[in-house]
Amino acid sequence: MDRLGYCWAVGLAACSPSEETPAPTATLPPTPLAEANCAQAAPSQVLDSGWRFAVDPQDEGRAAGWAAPDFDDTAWQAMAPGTPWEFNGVEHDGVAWYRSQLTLPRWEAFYLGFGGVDDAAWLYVDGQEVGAWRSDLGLRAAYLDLTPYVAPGESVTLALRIQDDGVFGGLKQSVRLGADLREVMSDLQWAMALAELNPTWVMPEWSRARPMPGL
Ligand SMILES: [Ca+2]
Repeated sequence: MDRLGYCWAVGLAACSPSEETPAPTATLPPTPLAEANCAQAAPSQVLDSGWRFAVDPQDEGRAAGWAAPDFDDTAWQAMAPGTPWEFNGVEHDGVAWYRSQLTLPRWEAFYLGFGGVDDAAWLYVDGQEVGAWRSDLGLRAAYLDLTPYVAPGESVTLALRIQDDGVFGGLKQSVRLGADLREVMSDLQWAMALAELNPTWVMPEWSRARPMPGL
């Protein structure tokens, strides 16, 4: 994982982000914060295999238990996140679902990142709704601290109900699991997430995009 974006975002001259980037000839002594920020990347996984997909034109999936771990999705079609569902042969506007089984590694923390969702998404873990994202994310990432809802080594069912308001829809970027929030989004999305998480920091105006009210 490239550390350049992170080191730029936190403004630490002591960071040496990669072998391709020459280290500065003179640096300030590293502080404990700098050491923490430039530490080796936390473990992460790309969760793009094993997903099943179905459209839900009547929006009946919630009432019918499509998020439940014992729901039988074997008739659903296989579909990997990463491109809109239209790129996988599905012409559909409205509600659709993705489901997958996830076995948690033995990490101390778990963050889930969806990159971009189009246009809105609701995440269920073993049938419990744990997060929602609306259509005004823009370039910002949809992400969640999954740690309160899962345990190391546990197997859980992830279900995503997606609302597409038109044009393309679905999970348009890879789904990532990481032991640190930094590992589940791109450098650009991380800079935007930092701006959200640190409202007193001086950041570019574009990184201040806010969700619409009523989430
Ligand atoms: Ca759309």
